[in-house]
Amino acid sequence: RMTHTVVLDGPPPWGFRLSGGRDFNQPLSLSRVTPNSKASMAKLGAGDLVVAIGGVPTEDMTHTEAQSRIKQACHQLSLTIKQPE
Ligand code: LEU
Repeated sequence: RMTHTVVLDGPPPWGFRLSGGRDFNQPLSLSRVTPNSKASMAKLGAGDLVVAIGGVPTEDMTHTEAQSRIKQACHQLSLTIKQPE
């Protein structure tokens, strides 16, 4: 499947929980999206794979590193997403 990039306008909360990361040997994904949140309005959903954060590939990111990159992006958050099959 193709990837697509969504840009969320801050401030947080964005309205999702992350799971996975290199330290878990799991791809980074959204494990929960809060109804009516910024993430939900942008059509993000549970199970979506997060392939890049701010244009930086998540492939080698630990869970904590990904989380801190998201926390740094307080004005705008760019997520590149691959939706599950
Ligand atoms: N739970 C946070 C939010 O929805 C994201 C987390 C990855 C820091 O803003």
